Amino acid sequence: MEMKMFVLLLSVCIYGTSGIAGPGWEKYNGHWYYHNTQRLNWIGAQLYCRTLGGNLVHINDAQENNWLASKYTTEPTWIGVTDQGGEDNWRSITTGENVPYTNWSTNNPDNNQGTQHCGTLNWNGNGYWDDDTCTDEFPFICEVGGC
Ligand SMILES: [Ca+2]
Ligand SMILES: [Ca+2]
Ligand SMILES: [Ca+2]
Repeated sequence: MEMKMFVLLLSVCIYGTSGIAGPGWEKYNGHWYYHNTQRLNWIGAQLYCRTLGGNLVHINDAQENNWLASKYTTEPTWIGVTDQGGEDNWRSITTGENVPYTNWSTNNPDNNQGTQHCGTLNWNGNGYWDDDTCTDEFPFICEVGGC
C-alpha cells in the first residue's frame, strides 16, 4: 500500500515536471523558473504560467530577487504581485497573501495615472520593481514548485 502511494506520487511528480526542459528554464533553490520572452498582459502571463503548473514568480526574499536580477535582462518583466484587490495592498498571486518582500524602485509604486496595479521587475535599475498597467504587455517569469 505504501509502495503504491510512493509510485503514484513519483509518477505525478515526473508528469508535473515533464515539460520542464530546454531554453528558457532555470533552476534555483529547488524551484523552476521559466522566462517567456513573448509579451503578454499580466493576467495573460499568469494564465500561461498556470498551464505550466506554476504562477508568475513569487519573490520570497532578497536572495531570490538578486538571483532573478542576475539571470534576466534589464527589460521590464511581469512578476506575481498585484494590488488589484485594494490600492497599495500588494499581494502575491501565488499565495493571495501580502507580499513577503518588495524591492520597489525610487518613487514606486506610484500608481501612475491611477491605473498601475501589477508589478514588474527591472525598472530604473536591474532588479528593482515598478507598478505598471496590467493591460500593458511585457515578457514574464513563471515559478514552478519543485518536487
Ligand atoms: Ca519564490
Ligand atoms: Ca495600484
Ligand atoms: Ca509605476
